[in-house]
Amino acid sequence: MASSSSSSSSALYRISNLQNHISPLEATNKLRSIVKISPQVSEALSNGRAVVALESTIISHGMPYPQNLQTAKEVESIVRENGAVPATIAILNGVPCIGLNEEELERLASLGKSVQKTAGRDIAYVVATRGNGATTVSATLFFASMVGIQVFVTGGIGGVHRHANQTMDISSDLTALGRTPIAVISAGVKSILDIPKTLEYLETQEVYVAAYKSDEFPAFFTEKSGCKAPSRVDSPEDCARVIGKYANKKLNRQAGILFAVPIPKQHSAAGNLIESATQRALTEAREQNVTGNAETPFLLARVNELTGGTSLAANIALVKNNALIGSQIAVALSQLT
Ligand code: PSU
Ligand code: MN
Repeated sequence: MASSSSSSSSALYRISNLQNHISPLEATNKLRSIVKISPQVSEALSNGRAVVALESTIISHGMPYPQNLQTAKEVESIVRENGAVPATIAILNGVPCIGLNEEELERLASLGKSVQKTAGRDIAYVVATRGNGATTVSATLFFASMVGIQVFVTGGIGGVHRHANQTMDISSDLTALGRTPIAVISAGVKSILDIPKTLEYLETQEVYVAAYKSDEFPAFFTEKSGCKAPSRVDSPEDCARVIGKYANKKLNRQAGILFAVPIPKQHSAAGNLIESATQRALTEAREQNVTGNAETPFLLARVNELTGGTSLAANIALVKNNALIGSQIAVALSQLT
């Protein structure tokens, strides 16, 4: 279970002081019995250093092995090189882990899609059955908030699906963001989703949405979606100030933040090719009756096949870019007085 080193124990005291209104000892024991926090993450949290949460469904279901492992490792390195501590979150043998070591990361990546895709609703089941679970954005938000992490980097979040008016398929990422005061850095949302409806839903959920150095909300593989971003930020410091205000006890906003970072220019060229592949994959999903939580992984894999790997390369590039900017935001936040 949780590390028993003294630095980890003081981290838990600090976290519990910040997060809960029960006694530190009670909170410490409660957290210890539920999650395992890596020594590095624990130490960083206890010293107020920058920490960046990372989800794990992108590793198990978002990319094939071994590119998934390679990317996960590189993303963690980028976070470290930029002065923050990475906290990849996953459930291993029923234990929610906040911060994975190399062996754990390899296990998760090589298990791939045999790991349960774990959204918020699935957490209790995976823990109860001592299963292995890769956390989506919604489940990752839950655990990150439990230990007081304020910045979370991913590739793309889930959203309102294109045929949601018939299926009601709306990712729980959006409702989780609506109630969790964490800043998520993503490249916007994919055009496998209905982007205008996703933005409307985020507004309903009171999520602050800003595009990074852009007026337009990005569409993952392309810098533009045709939708104006509700707000704009131009630096890590801009982002940190907004997060700081959210965390401010007087305002005490309990909703999340989405910073949408456009894909780097040199990788957006393939956008049109990927868009036509997306259209075809969507048609196939409907023909083959792929629905529910199987739809996103199906579409991601199919688009990658149809583009001969071009979409995977772009995906990797944008995740790394998000990790860079997310780390800068986390560092700027830790420096706010
Ligand atoms: N979009 C991507 N890549 C991903 C996902 C979404 O471009 O890997 C994953 C994320 O983990 C996200 C989840 O939280 O899919 C959303 O799944 P669903 O649509 O079933 O809620
Ligand atoms: Mn869904």
